[in-house]
Amino acid sequence: MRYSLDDTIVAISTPIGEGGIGIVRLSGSETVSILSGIFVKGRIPASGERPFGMSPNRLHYGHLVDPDTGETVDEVLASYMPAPQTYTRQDVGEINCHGGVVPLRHILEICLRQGARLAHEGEFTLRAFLNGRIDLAQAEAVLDIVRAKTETGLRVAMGQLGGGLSQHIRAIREELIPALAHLEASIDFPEDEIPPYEVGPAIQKGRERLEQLLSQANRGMIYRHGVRTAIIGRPNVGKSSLLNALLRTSRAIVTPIPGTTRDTLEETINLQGIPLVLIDTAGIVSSDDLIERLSIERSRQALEQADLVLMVVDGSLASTPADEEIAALIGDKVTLLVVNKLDLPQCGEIALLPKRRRAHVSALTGEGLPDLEQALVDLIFGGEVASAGLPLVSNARHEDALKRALQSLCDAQRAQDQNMSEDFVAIDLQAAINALGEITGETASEDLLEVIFSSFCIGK
Ligand SMILES: Nc1nc2c(ncn2[C@@H]2O[C@H](COP(=O)(O)OP(=O)(O)OP(=O)(O)O)[C@@H](O)[C@H]2O)c(=O)[nH]1
Ligand SMILES: [Mg+2]
Repeated sequence: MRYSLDDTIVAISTPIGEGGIGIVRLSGSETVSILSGIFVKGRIPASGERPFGMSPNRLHYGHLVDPDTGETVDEVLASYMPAPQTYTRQDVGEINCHGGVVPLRHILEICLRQGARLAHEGEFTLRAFLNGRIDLAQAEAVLDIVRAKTETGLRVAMGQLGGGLSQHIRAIREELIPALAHLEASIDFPEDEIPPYEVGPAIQKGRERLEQLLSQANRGMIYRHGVRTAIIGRPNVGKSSLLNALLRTSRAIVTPIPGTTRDTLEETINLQGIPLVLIDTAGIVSSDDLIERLSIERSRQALEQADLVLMVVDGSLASTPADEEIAALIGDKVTLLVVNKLDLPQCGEIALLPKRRRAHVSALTGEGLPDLEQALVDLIFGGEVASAGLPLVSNARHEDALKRALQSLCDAQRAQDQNMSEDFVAIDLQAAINALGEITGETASEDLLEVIFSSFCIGK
């Protein structure tokens, strides 16, 4: 590991910018000695004065002093939390200062001068993991909490931090381990009288439980990452009006002139807990105008990258070949056909995208919007029902490991069914156990830890 647990690390743990307060956090064995060299309780100290006397787990009022110059840097609240009942299981210190860039940087720099090292990304949480306070899935949940986009996303992440997913994975793993142990014993000591043990049921049960967990992965991933939704259609059908209606604010420019929207525009809404990233696009038409051509190219890109498409048509006008062309561009993407301008006399049946779901709305009056929103939720979950009590898998890394574990169990089952040597079954079982261990961190490599923690911010 390129990070040593022995260093005392320090970082600014609050975002950089102007804020009410800012926090500098320390973790490691030198925490007390660093704090005692720079924090003076109570009133502004006389020069050279350094009484400490900080009782643990209390917030103390005082001043932060630069020990090299004797200068009082800021008025602060400081705390010292002794190991092991801390975030990192090491001694932790926190200095709450005024939340400006200058005092924060100055205090950080003083701590560095006193022997602390600047923390790497996620290093506090990494220490919590390496010291066994949380497992890897729980550590990842910390990042998900910081980044949660909706309350539902937060609830999923909190469940994971609480160990909901980890317990589930461990339970599956712990049922496979004795099966493997028996297999290995009978392979290694064929002459000995090993009591007969059927590994089949353990494998079968593990398979079922993994399948159950995986059936919830799509839902978990949606709550965590959201759904990119492109609003596509020809000019003037009301795409920007629809964006505004869904956002319930006048975000995009709307005019009666076709070709109003030139650049794509992204906004996120919370749709029943799903972070829905709406992308308004320029109307698609064939054009010789350079700006229009560039705009339309962006619309096509937005369409390509979208998970879901809202194809908007004007219900008061007959559909045109341009609509047909757009429908063809959409291809087999999950699409809701939005027949807009319901407040105007409707032109009749629309033959576009015959097999897709459709919603009739007026972006102008708001009529039909609740039905459209419900249709979107239905499309996103594709008829899947949430099963209560099961933790939601919301991380692609976890999903991948679960899939590999499942594949290995299927292989083990096949090897058994075909009466292959027990060695084959054992190898597959071991692979399944290892894959599950990657999720909670029992079998995670250093490279994997590096990848995971480098996506954290410094100070977390
Ligand atoms: N009556 C009625 N008019 C609407 C409705 N939705 C949009 N409009 C009008 O249609 C015109 C075009 O609306 P926009 O939202 O700018 O359409 P757009 O699809 O974004 O157009 P481009 O950006 O040019 O591609 C505006 O005059 C809107 O007021 C609706 O539901 N009913
Ligand atoms: Mg527009």
